[in-house]
Amino acid sequence: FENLGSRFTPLSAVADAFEELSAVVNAAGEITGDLDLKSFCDACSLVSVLFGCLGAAFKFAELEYCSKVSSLKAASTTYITLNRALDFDVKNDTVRTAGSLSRQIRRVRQGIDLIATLFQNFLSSYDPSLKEAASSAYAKTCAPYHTWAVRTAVSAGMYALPTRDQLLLKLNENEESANREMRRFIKASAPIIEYIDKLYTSRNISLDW
Ligand code: 1PZ
Repeated sequence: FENLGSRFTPLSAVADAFEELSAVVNAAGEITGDLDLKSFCDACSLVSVLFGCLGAAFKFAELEYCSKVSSLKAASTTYITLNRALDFDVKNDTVRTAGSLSRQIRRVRQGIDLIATLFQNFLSSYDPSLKEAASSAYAKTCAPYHTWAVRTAVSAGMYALPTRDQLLLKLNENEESANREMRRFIKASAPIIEYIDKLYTSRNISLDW
């Protein structure tokens, strides 16, 4: 449990990847960059290491999330950037259509927001159970857009979450190192979330779905 200055852990890899992405969208100090779909998907796939810590109850969440990321990644050779993916769906009137690129990007963005919010909750309390932190993050970021059946399955799964200490152990972090890496992720993901939201709002697409 020695806290060396530069260690390689799953959480530090996720934080690094999101810092790189946020540097792209923050180009010139403003949220203006043109993010490519492949870099976005590569960073988002790293997040899947966290699923390994959640246990079997969230296997369906992992399958859901990973299938969307890999389908977006497959589309990245054709569409190149998030902007172009959105343009395609706007032109075809498929922005909200099940399985469309714009819908998958929106869902992956909600997943990233869920993690950032969970980390915020984790850092703001030392509750040995993760149930409150995870439930409130889910309620805020994803539940409003999920069906009743999914919300019910998620709330049942909350009883099977690891404890705070088990999570730290599985991530190979301690309180101090997790604090540092989670903060980096929270800070880096905010402009990415903002950037993705602007892709929709700048095209007069609402965010209530
Ligand atoms: C210790 C960490 C605890 C975190 C616990 C949070 C678990 C949340 C589980 C969410 C399950 C979602 C299952 C299926 C959802 C689908 O209905 C939707 C809509 O899909 P569509 O109809 O558009 O095709 N899919 C999504 O919203 C995709 C994203 C899923 C959420 C990813 C969670 C990522 C975070 C986990 C963190 C470790």
